[in-house]
Amino acid sequence: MSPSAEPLPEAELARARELLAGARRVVVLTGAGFSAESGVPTFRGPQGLWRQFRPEELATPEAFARDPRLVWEWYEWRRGLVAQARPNPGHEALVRLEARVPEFLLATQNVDGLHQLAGSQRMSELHGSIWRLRCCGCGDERLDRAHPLPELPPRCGGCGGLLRPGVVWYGESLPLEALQAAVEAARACDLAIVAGTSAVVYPAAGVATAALQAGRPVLEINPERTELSGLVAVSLRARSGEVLPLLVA
Ligand code: BJW
Ligand code: ZN
Repeated sequence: MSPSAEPLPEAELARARELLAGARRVVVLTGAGFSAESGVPTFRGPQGLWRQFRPEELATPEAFARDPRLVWEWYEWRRGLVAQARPNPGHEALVRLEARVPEFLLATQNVDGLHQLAGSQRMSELHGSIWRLRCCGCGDERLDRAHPLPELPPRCGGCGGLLRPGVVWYGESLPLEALQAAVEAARACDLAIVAGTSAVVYPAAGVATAALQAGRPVLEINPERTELSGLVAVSLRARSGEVLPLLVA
């Protein structure tokens, strides 16, 4: 989890409330920090996964081709962490927001499935899901929440091929339709909320820049400054699980 945030900034909070009050078309982009308060580790920052592990050894197709077992051991460990995690008040606030906004889209970079578990519906997983397994042989895909998996690396029941985690690794394409829908929604929204992401990984971060380029108001929620902070309408230096319930009350 991130270090304790400062006392909530009242002026920014008031501006954020104003933006939300009038918004009928809302797009939300979330990242790993959104699940930090559920106990799921982020990637960057002092406690991040990338401080402990090298992405090129674990989160690329080349790494998987080289050593599928090693990659799977890492995903097994993360599946175990996520299996114990519950949605936090931030996830719940987005469900309430979705219920009251006519046009709503939640695009998440998170693979943990916590938004769905909370009840979000109009959403897309830009980086896939840690619960999805995809066959490298026949392309078959299935959801499997088993933990631990009976064998590592797991194999396809149909063709016997190697199964891989259904996530998007570095150098891989994102699901095109989901990405396009998010970028288009961002261009046409009254408010884009960007929460819990360092916004450095593209093209997902392009959802935020699309809103900015179209002149749409962007509300950032992050206890730390990011490259977006100086560009957005309101940057709330706060934890999403603390501040979103106040905004959507
Ligand atoms: C809180 C909080 C609280 C804390 N409340 N906030 C140059 C070199 C190499 C590659 C590239 C390059 N330039 C561009 C690229 C491409 C690359 C990229 O963007 N790299 C950059 C990092 C440089 N992108 C890709 O490769 C993408 N694909 C692509 O471009 O395809 C086109 C293509 C196709 C074919 C050939 C070539 C190109 C794919 C990117 C896939 C990213 N995958 C990962 C792993 C997913 C699977 C898994 O989980 O195992 O996705 S990497 C990792 O980063 C994960 C995340 O979704 C993603 C984003 O991170 P996120 O969510 O922002 O987390 P953090 O940790 O960075 O930030 C957390 C934030 O939360 C912090 O700011 C905290 O302060 C904050 N926080 N607590 C609110 N309580
Ligand atoms: Zn198969």
